[in-house]
Amino acid sequence: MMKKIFFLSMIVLSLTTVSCSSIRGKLGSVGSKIGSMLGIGSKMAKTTGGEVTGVSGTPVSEPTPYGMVLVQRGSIKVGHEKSDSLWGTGAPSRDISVEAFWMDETEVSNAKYRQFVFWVRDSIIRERLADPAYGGDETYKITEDEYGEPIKPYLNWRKPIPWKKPSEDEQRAIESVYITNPITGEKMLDASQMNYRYEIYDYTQAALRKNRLNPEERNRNTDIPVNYDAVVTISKDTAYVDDDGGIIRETINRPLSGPYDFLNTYIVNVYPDTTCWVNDFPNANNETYMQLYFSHPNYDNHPVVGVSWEQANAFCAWRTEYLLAGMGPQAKWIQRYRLPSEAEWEFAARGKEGNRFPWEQDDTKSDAGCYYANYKPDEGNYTKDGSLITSRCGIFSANTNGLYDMAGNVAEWTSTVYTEAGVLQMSDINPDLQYRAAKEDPYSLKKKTTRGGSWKDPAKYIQGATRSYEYQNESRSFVGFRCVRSYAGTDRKK
Ligand SMILES: [Ca+2]
Ligand SMILES: [Ca+2]
Repeated sequence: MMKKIFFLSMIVLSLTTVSCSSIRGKLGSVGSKIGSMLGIGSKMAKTTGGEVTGVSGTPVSEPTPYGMVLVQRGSIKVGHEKSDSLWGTGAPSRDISVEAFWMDETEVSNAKYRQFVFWVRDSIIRERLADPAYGGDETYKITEDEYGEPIKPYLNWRKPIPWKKPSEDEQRAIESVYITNPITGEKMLDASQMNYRYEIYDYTQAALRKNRLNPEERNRNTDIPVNYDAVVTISKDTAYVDDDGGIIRETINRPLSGPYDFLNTYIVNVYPDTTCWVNDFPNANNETYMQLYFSHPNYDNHPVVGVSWEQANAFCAWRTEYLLAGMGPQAKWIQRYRLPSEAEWEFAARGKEGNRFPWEQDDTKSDAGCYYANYKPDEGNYTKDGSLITSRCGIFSANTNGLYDMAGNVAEWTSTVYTEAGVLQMSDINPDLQYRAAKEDPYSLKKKTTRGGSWKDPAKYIQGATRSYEYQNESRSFVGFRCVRSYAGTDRKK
């Protein structure tokens, strides 16, 4: 027995001398040596039985999502580490680590966001085509299974909308989502109808011990008697459309009664606020942007703007729904699209090198005078980098993670609540701070962090660690977003 202990300690000693990268291989062979020495092995387990050898699943490799890159997990010192007189940005910094995630290579473009708006439009039209008030063609909405049994109704996306030769009823259903501008006579999409409804199950709240249905599970301290009469109050978001077509959003506080208490429902009008161009810049003639930016094909590949944090979240939910609708059984491993947390965003922008900008140099242009990003050089010389407002997504070089426009172009929504201390006050593993603000909450509780600065900001504000915020229902001509998706795996090489 002494011999065995001596042998094992020798192994540990020898391990301390090998390099980190080879530990895994060494351990593997050491493990099997010990295994054979002690008579343990899969063969032995089979014949002797009784040994725990583990139940393995079949490895599933997640295909790269369209337009996304994998940001490998890693650590970064968040915040402005260097204090210097040029930037005046010295502030506390902190080491944090984040798990790997997929991230959109570029900001979400007008074209991609328009796909969302058109999907919402088409879902409304399909709903109406199936409605008896518009002829009631039941093939647009499936309400029973192949055996004639009633099922949860869903829209039939396989049947095309008869855009070209509609019947009279179909024509009315299609026309119902358009309005005619009373001044110009132009037929246009009725933006006020473009409402998207989605549900999000709050796994984190449901997992918290204090929220358990069984009072005995709420506290593990056996010194504290279980209070079977304790009422756990749950806050749940819900929404409905009133008789006038208005969206009513409510946060219900009620005693916990079941799993549905963690299901939050949202209805969001998804049409971008095109008037942001005028409202953001008093005493400027931005009427053309208001009329063309979201609709004109020339802006297709520019980042969408005028979308609130609430609309960006709705886009993420729709993108998930759209993806899962086209997937098979592997869908159960797919994590939902979401906004990046503030920490993920900074890690992705600055890379493992923790650069000040998404590029290596501390300057925003090369020695030859070529700019690295779209922002506001000097004091109001917007066009010096080639663009007056936004530029097409991805025209400057990507950072080492393969991500474009992580500085400038449009600032980007994150999932994280804006607080003064930000990431410094959160966990150091996958830090995030989320808050579902109720409608009646003070406006100051509705701040969400934005990152990266934009086409209207000077160089100081497009640094990777610079933080800013907007209110979650505010829509700006200089704020857009990109999505992320948690990576369903543990290690993957590029
Ligand atoms: Ca510019
Ligand atoms: Ca950006």
